[in-house]
Amino acid sequence: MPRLTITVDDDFAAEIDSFMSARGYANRSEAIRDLARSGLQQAAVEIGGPRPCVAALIYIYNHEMRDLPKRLTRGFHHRHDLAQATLHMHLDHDSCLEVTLLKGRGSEVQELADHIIAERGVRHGHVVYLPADGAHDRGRGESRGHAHKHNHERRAP
Ligand code: NI
Repeated sequence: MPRLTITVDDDFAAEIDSFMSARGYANRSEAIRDLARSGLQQAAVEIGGPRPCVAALIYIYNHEMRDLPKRLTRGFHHRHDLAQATLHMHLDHDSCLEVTLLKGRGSEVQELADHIIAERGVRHGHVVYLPADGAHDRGRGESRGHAHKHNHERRAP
């Protein structure tokens, strides 16, 4: 296994250590490997423009804020080809938490996600991208849409 040496400042090292203890990592290499892997996976999808992807967009907003619920709904209806479903949770008196699942070309999904996150009054916007190509490559039953295997494989490091 190749050995990489990286230099970080004290604050960043402390942040990594607290991440490690929160997640129960035994050593830094393992923690940094997992963080880098997930960063690379995100970057691969985001950069992969025309490649199909699915994404989970999560965000919090104040439902009392003028026009905001309407603007969000309008944004998703405008791209109803990408926005597949939304889960809504009444987080507290004023705040709603939503998770919207998106599916489509990486570039278009990213554009919509960025647009929603940038809406005034949307807080803690975060999006997780997963590649969607190859899901139908293997297995039998090409004629049936859902006859594929669900592989939870990891990319080789
Ligand atoms: Ni609500």
